[in-house]
Amino acid sequence: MKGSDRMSVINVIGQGYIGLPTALMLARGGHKVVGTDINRELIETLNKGELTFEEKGLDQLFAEALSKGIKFSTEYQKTDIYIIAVPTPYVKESKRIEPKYVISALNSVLDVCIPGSIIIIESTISPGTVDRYIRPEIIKRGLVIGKDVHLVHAPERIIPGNMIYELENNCRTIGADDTAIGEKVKEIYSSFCKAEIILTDIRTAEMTKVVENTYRDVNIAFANELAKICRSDNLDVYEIIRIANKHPRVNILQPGPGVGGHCISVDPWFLVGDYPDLTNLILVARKINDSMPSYVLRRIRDIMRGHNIRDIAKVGLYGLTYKENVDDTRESPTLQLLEKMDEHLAFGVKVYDPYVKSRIVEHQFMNFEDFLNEIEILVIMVGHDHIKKNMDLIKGKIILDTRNVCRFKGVYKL
Ligand code: SAJ
Repeated sequence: MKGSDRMSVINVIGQGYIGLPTALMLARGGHKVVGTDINRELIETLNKGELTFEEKGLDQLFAEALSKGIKFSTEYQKTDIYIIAVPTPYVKESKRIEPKYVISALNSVLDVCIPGSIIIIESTISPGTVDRYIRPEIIKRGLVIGKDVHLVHAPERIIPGNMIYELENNCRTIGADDTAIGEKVKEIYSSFCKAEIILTDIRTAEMTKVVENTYRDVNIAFANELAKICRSDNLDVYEIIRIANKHPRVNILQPGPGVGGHCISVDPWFLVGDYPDLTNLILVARKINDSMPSYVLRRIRDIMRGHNIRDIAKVGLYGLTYKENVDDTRESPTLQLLEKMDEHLAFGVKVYDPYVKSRIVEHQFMNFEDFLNEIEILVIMVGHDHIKKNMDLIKGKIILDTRNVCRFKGVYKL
């Protein structure tokens, strides 16, 4: 099936960080696309021609997709190809996946889809989710998988901040029960993806996705542990990593104030939750990364003591997003740090982030200079380009730079 030959609509369910760019790429690639989301406000915004989050190149891609006829609706479409890209959080207590959004999207698809439909799940799911939760929902309705509906898992791999480039250039995995269906889906994705597309089975695709993010989490934990070791011995961790990385087989990541975002800080828990007796390293890595906001808090306390500053309200946290140059604050280290501060009754710390345009925490400033005027200690939690361009403005402050972006002397590091 060439997307443009047989113009059945592709209905992309969930118009968030993954669903929207994917829908736009498919529309640009010549497919008829409808993006569906249960959030009416979000759909109205998209229908007004406005985007719901910032991402490099997204404006232009949106304009192109609109000109090619992409539509947005709260209604699930009656068609035969669905891509489900809804959130898959984890249950904090059990560390297991919360599949309710995927299940609900699946059921809404099953209500309207035509016989022989292909249902592609893009959302990250813990290994075994399709067998445990997805197949039973279909079977319950008396439908036959492989005849009435076909199941595919095509986990996304793109990185916020460089999504559009990566949609085109990252190798992808497609897990399908049936190779012919896998080939059809491969053809759909190759309308915008120029890289290799690997066909495999669903369980392998599920595990591979979670393994990729867990690998990164473990490697960041190694860098964070090194930062703690080096601090205890007054060594420069960044210089040590820089030199070590000159070795042809060493590639250490960067330490930071913690690991945020909706993927790397969540997916390893799926493995810990599902394989409690077999996960040691992965669990310890998670704990190390989760300990970083408290570690930063201790550094702040030490610096306050060293400068005889008693009032936490003199401290300002720069950056609320989970990483640089994105507007996504999910699981962000700064939010984790603020939670820790609340636990220690350390109220009044100031906050600023140029990417966060609405007030989401207390004492959040909307203007950088007003924020700087109120504080003595600046804690750089996120290395946005904005701060790199405004180094002159922060020079007089006592600075704790958790992202290694300041190049001048006298700056405290992790
Ligand atoms: N971080 C560090 N040190 C580093 C790299 C990252 O502290 O050296 C921190 C970041 O500041 C951030 C967190 O880790 O708080 C995660 O950021 P990230 O840039 O590593 O990754 P994400 O969460 O934006 O996207 C990841 C990517 N996965 C991998 O690189 C294996 C992306 O390809 C996935 O598509 C995405 O998760 C996802 O949706 O699963």
